[in-house]
Amino acid sequence: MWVMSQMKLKHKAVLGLMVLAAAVLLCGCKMSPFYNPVAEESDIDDDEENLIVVGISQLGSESVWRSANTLSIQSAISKENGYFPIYNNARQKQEKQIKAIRGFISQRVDYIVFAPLVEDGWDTILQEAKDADIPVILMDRKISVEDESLYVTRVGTDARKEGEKAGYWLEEELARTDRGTDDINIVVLQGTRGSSVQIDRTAGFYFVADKHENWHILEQVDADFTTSKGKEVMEQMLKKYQDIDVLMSQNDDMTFGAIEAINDAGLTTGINGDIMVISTDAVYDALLKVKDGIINADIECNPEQGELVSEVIQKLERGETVKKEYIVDEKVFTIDNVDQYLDTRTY
Ligand code: GZL
Repeated sequence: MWVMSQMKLKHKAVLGLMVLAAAVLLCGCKMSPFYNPVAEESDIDDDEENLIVVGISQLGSESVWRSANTLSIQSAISKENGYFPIYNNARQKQEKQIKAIRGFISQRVDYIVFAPLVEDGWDTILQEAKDADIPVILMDRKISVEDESLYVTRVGTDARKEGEKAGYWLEEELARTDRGTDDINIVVLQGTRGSSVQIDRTAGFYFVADKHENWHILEQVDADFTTSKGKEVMEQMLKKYQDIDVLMSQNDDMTFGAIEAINDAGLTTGINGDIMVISTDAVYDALLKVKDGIINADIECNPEQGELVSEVIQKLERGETVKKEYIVDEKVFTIDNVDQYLDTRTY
């Protein structure tokens, strides 16, 4: 349980250290070109004394989804909302995330929020955060740790259910078009290998695919959630396999690249196309392709998790207990329902 008195005491220590650092730097040392004066006490408004200091480690900026997720957390964890955010973008490197978190610990932040690039490799750094009495909140993806008490909660999505939704949509669509017993050749574009999202979306889709012996997953290939990699890998798949019926892509950015490759090969996608496309994320530009019949179905993955993270922090500030996981709501978009949502989409 995290209580207010510890927060304020530690908080003053943090601000005091910042002031001390400023005093040391200002005592006669020549102005270094890298001199970055920390706020002096006089610069810290009285109301900043009460801000909740939050270290935020974002895994990267690899996709449209990620940009929306970053916007969401930065909008929620802001000075206007009573926070002092310290933000770091790890650019898809776990070691940079670990370094950033270690920096947050040395700065004695009040909370650490991080979106883990991959599932494994966090035990040591999160033990350091626990030893420093700093609560850790996961955003977006999951981690695999020996001791689940190393983080307070996760605010994110159910990637396994997203994978299953993709499988069940394909099952229904093939039955609806009298192809339920046809041989169906499938290529799967996977996101960052070792991320909980790649592991769980793959497991969810396979959970359904394994029920259909006439579904043949020709290959599942890593395309790292990016458009360029999605195009490159799909070009390879088109050269390798002549009769791909379905593309299952674990995010829209890879889908955009894959569709380019398919079209460059003289083939079409979507409704009445040569290759059916099931995508994931449901970002606005992908939903436009759903509306145009270029993508058959898009499984939503909601990046707007910042407000929920802030609500959890406020609960902890009030000494309330919080759940171990908060899952955001998600839909499946097809040409049958996309029109009613397009005008209200925010990412
Ligand atoms: C999903 C998130 C994934 C998105 C991708 O929870 O981690 O990472 O599906 C993003 O677009 O790159």
